[in-house]
Amino acid sequence: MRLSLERRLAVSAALLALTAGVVPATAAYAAPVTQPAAAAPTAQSQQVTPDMEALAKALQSTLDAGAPGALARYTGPDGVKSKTLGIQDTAHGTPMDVRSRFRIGSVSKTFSSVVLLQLVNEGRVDLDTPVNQYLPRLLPDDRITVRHLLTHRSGLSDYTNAMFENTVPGFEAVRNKVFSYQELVDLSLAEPRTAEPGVSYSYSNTNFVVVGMIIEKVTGKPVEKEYDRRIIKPLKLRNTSYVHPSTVIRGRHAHGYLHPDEDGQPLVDSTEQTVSWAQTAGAVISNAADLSTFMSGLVGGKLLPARMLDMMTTMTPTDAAKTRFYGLGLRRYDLSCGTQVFGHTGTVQGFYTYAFTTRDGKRSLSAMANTSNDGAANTALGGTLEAAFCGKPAAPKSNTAARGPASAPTTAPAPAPAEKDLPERR
Ligand code: REX
Repeated sequence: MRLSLERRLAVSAALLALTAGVVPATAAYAAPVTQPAAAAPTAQSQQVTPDMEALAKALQSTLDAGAPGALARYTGPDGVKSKTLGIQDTAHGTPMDVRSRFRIGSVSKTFSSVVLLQLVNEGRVDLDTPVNQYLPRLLPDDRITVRHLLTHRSGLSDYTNAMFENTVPGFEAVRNKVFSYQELVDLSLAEPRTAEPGVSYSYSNTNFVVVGMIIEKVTGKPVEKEYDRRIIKPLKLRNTSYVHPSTVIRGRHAHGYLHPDEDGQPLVDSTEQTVSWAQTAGAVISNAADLSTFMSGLVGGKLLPARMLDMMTTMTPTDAAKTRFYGLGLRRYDLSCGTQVFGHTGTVQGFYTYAFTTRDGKRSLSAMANTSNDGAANTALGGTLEAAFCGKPAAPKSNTAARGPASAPTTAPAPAPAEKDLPERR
């Protein structure tokens, strides 16, 4: 098997990022370094408009790296701006459509986190209570709390690492499988834990599978009912659904194309699958407009009260450069222009997703490429964030407003930072 240089670089960068995240067990119980929630955006960040040329370039680089198609949809005070490139269905040659539905992967974690934090707000779950109090004897360690799950600090290993070691065979083995939550947790528990509870950040799908179990246990309802009642209906997200274990994406949708590990092999149409291997860690379907409505509605306070949002946006760094952070089921990226954006990334076979918004919820970006197992395409797609949020100075509204030294930055945005904290070996 021959990996391309790009792919190998992405793999080693990801391994470095992964190992960097694991702190030795001797540091047990060290309090996580917390960063205060972001301050209100500066006047400067509000004056910026997206650089649609840079955004188109980022999408083109995503295609150059092997994605059949890509889209980005920005919404802000100056309206909605979107760009699509390439193909959403290679069998029919259908061009990418910005309205299309797709699998959002781990952006689903933010949905699960919102439901859980609503339960916390209702006094039905406590963040610092051991998971085993809600799910007796589920975990082998009574010290693992609900907060450890939401912050990826439980030390529970990510069962998907072994599952997808060989990309296409790994995928085909689970494509139509229906797992119980318990089976997924058992896969994780069969592996050594990555650290003592609370010690270090280590991204693991297992955490959000257990979050799903807590939601179902406490509410007595299937999780899709709770997503529906608490998020999808109130925000009128008409293109968002959780259909596990149905394999179909209904309505207008992009097809997903999984990159095989071996160069020269054809892409695998991975659109239809149960996503049972991810469930509450990654099985939601949505589209670009709904993801923006969700993220900006969330940080804009439509789903959680300020106290819960403050908790959700209290972050710890996940990379050595301290430009990437994780809160409670929510990421923060600090962009080169100083703007902070909140949201999540997602990877599910055939789809890469970015869904981010500014802290005031006024500007948001959703971007998707219909491929995966292609680290270079994922990194290129991440470039849409810099293009959209750092952008270029807004055209002056009046002659007087344009004068003076305090206008928005005049330099071109720096290239998008590498996706250091994304496990791009996948
Ligand atoms: C599974 C492997 C990726 C994909 C995964 N996805 O764990 C979760 C997620 C749900 O979205 N996480 C990402 C497969 C990292 C996030 O938070 O952004 N990889 C692929 C392989 C590797 O098969 N051999 O790339 O399609």
